[in-house]
Amino acid sequence: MAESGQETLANLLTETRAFPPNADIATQANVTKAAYQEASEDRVGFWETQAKRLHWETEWEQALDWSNPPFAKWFVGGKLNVAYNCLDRHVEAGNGDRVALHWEGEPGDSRDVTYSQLLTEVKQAANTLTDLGIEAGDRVVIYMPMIPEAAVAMLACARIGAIHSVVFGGFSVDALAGRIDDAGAKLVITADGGYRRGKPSGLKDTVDAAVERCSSIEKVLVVRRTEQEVAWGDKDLWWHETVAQASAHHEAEAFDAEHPLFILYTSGTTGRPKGILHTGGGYLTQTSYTFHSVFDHKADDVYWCTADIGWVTGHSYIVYGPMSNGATQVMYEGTPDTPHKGRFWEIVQKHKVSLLYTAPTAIRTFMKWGDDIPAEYDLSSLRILGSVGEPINPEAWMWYREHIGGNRAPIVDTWWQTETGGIMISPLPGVTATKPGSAQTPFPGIAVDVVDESGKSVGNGEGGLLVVREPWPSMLRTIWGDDERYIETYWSRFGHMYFPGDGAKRDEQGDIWLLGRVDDVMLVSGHNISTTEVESALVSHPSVAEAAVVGASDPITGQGIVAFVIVRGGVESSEEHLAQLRTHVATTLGAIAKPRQIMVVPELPKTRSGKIMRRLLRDVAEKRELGDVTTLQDSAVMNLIKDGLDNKS
Ligand code: 6R9
Repeated sequence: MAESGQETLANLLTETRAFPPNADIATQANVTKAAYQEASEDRVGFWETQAKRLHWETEWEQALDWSNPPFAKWFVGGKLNVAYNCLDRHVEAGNGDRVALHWEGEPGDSRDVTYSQLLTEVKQAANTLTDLGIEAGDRVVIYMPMIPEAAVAMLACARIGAIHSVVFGGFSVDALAGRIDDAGAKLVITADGGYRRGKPSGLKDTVDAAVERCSSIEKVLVVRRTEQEVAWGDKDLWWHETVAQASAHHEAEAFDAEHPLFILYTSGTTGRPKGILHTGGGYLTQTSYTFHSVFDHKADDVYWCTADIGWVTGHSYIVYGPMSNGATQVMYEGTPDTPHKGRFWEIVQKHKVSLLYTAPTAIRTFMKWGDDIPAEYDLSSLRILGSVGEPINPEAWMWYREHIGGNRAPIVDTWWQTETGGIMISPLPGVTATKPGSAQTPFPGIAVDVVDESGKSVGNGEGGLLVVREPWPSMLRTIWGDDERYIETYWSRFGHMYFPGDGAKRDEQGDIWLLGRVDDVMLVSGHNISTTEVESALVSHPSVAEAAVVGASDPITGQGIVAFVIVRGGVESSEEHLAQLRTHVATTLGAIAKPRQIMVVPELPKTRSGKIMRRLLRDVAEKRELGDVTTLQDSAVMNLIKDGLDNKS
């Protein structure tokens, strides 16, 4: 990031398209413009109103205790059970037969699970965990494929007050062991394996290797999914021999609003992973209410979030947000191209999905595969489309709107983080005139701002750093076991404001545009330039499907812009084509943003949640040894890129 005193982000990209809210949605929207007014008059009171959408065993005495910043307490003195709010109360209200999960396995098997069935299984799992000696406050690591039991395991922990820590079912032995150790977990819940790309892939073997190193683990509970061979030791128990046999009677006990709910590790670019800690009351309030309003969720909607449960999006917008609203949703085990590239659209058609939540990386992949694939399916059930995980390039946004949303369904581009727990910036589908590529508006009751290096708000048309000025209900409470690191990482830059690490700008109407991580910002001839804007300019060229841009050290300009692009199907690149792309960026954004070099690559390095790892591309551009590659989704990608470049030069 630029040192203080340097100018803030240049504001290069201009976008003038806007789409007013669709009248069908606007007239019946769960949340209207009044929410902004209400929240601005009494921010904390507004969140109290939303907290009342939940069932509390004991009401809180104080809505917010901010007497010891940056350690917030919300709904002090209140008691609730998170799992009760996600399951029992829907069954008690007579909605037990409603489908909670339309589950689709990758090989083509499928299963519907109703709210009553889910509740029964969660009660049985809760009894099993208690039998295994798990008590409130104990840590349980969950390392599972995308099967209903993953949600059951999380909710069973929540029900008995145990703290779950879900680890992506694709992380290595090292990553898993490191997280088990840091959390001091007593139990791992896993499966024999899961299906990925058409074949079973083992999970239990990775757990075995990790548990060998982790002395805190007492038991390993194993769901049978693929029926592949697994080694069996004296710590191992089968789910179907324990949970399935356990009593289905279980009374949920209420826990303090600030009782920990989960730890989720963010990989981070440097250092040890950070164990982000969330607590029950505030987290459930915000995830529940944001789901209700951003997705305008109604009882007859069918919702599908394509994230993995091991990512925060899976926590907040597969399990806690939707289930606390009694939503019916699709859960899919596998990859979008198995057994064919129309799999997602086939699922949308089959279940008449009305609310879809996915990531820019997926959208850009679908663009690359071609418009003809979604065109073969009936997508007319789709009512609202969500995006999360990275800034969405305006062209990808337009493609999503046209080819998936039939130019009818509004797009909600939702900005948030593992640390924020729930959505913080997003259009509201019945209120906001949406703009391609912008997350636009702080959610009601969320005090987001864009500031300069000194912490002063920037004006319209200016760029700077994103901050949150006031505590919010689903904010992280600390980094597990490391309060100092919590303060240092998020609160030391400005002292009294939360700094998420993202750059942003305000456009002429005051709408917010996210410009990527500040660590990725490029400094070219004294100007801070956002990678996002240059990438979006490249993607706006009809030959480009995806782009990643980095600043590589340059003797003259400080940093020079180096771009890696994936071309759309059928495009042949040439020297002339690359020259055209460089000119296209210069005409779209200005000469300052013209890339020094553009390279065509077959793939881009991404994390498992689909974010581009520009750090590794910077290593390539500066011809260095590659840094840590353990969080890469596919480790062969970097070899593909390097080999391709070596052959050319
Ligand atoms: C939910 C999630 C957080 C980082 C965040 C930002 C990026 C997420 C975004 C977005 C622009 C959006 N990010 N959503 N950037 N527009 N709509 O992704 O959490 O994995 O912790 O990542 O992702 O850079 O700081 P997490």
